[in-house]
Amino acid sequence: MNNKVSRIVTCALPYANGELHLGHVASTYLPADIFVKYLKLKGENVIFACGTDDFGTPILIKAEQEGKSPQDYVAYWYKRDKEDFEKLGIVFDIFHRTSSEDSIKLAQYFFKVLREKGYIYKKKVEQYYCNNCNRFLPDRYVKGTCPYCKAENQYSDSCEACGRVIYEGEILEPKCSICGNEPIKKESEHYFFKLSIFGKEIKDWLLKNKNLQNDVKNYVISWIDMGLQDWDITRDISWGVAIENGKVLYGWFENHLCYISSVLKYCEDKNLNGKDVWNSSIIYHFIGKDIIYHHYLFLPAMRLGEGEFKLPDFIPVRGHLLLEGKKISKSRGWYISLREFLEKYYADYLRYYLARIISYSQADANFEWSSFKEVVNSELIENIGNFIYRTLSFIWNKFNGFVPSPENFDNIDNEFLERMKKLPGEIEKYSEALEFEKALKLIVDFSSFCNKYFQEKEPWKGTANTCLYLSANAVALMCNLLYPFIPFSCEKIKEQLNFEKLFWPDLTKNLIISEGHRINKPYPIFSKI
Ligand code: B3M
Ligand code: ZN
Repeated sequence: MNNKVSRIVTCALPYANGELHLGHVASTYLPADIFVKYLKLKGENVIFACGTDDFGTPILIKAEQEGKSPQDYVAYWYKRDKEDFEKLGIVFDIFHRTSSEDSIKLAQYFFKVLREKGYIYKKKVEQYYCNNCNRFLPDRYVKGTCPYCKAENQYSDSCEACGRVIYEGEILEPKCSICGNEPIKKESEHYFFKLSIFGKEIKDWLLKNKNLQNDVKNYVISWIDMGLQDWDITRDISWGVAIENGKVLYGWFENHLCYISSVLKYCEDKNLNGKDVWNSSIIYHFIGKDIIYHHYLFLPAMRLGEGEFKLPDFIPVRGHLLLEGKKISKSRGWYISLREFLEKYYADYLRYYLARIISYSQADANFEWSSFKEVVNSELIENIGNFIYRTLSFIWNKFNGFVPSPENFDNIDNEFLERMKKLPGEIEKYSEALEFEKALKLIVDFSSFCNKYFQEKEPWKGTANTCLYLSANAVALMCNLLYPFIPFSCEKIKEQLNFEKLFWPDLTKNLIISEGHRINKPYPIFSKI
């Protein structure tokens, strides 16, 4: 394996203020993890980075409500998130945090460089202030009506209904979100980032970059064409990256810099030059569609302005997960927590189902309990699981656990062989295109074919050698190809197959299993929901 890092994959950083739910998993973490597992199977050197987003008003509000220091509060969620990801088989190379010393330093460094280059200036602004609570009220401390789409009860920094970022002072009918009072305006001096001058450069980059999704691009270009406004990047609160005059950086100025700081940290620990690694890798930032604005405008503008770290090559955007047809909402209690789900169901069932229903697009997917049960039982268990178990137990019982030597190949054997040879390439094509749902569907179809093959060959009637030789290879093939989707199960299948390790198969030269290979005693790895 070549030691050079070839790709960097990041996921949106979960806010350290609440439990991960299925919506997060579906839009961001699972697709990224599938991709990384696929790349690693292929022997690529990938850095998979994520971390918690620790700063900002919402977190401070929650910590205050729970009577905890913000430090203790985010430390709790850091640990929780890390454990939950592990339970789902999401394996990051580094799980960092925006409040780590090095992340803070990098954010301060970006601020300094951008300021020296003239992209940041100071301006006196009128800000909401609550006379009742005696504090400035940035972002989520104020709720009101969206000035663009008129949706009510929106936080003052962004609208959940139309996806627009709302700037300071634009929200209609503002109310203090702590006490409900109407805030007054009070003067404060803030730092602004000249986002307005980056419109053209970002647009050129968007038009040139063929890896970005077209509909997302058009959406962002329409925002640029409407004109970008300079962006207030400081806040009068205590919990954030401190700069000067008691001010801290706005969360969206610093959080995405943790993509960079986590990679630099990872490289430092491995004695690699982090900046070189960053700039010579293909970079992917996996996100959900609600944070397009921040990743397609703020993030590139800041990198272009600072100048030392390249822009992402891909920013894969996926839609939301609906729950029984309705939008997930933590505040209304309409969500399923990842932890609770995994206490009841096997992680691979969730991975399998979500991977089947989410597509590489902004379209929303819908989690339904009845379809979860139906898809897992019929596809994963009756189709895939059944073929694997019937093949391995036949070899165990009828051939003492040794894969038989093939004899003559008839037409259907040859067709089977051809399909096997073609499959890895097809999966590769879809995986590179980030269309994992299509890749998985191909494996399901292949498994259906395998079952049909087995049924038609009727190995229990006598001539079983070729059938079991090919079937064992089909099991081995599926075990490797399915690993990115259902890693826990594939580890077990790997044990049953008596394999040392999994790898990306290339069947154009040889099949995976040769005659005489001894398997271990099989057992059914799934049980029906
Ligand atoms: N912490 C979570 C979200 O808005 C936010 C992502 C930051 S990514 C740099 O989905
Ligand atoms: Zn108040």
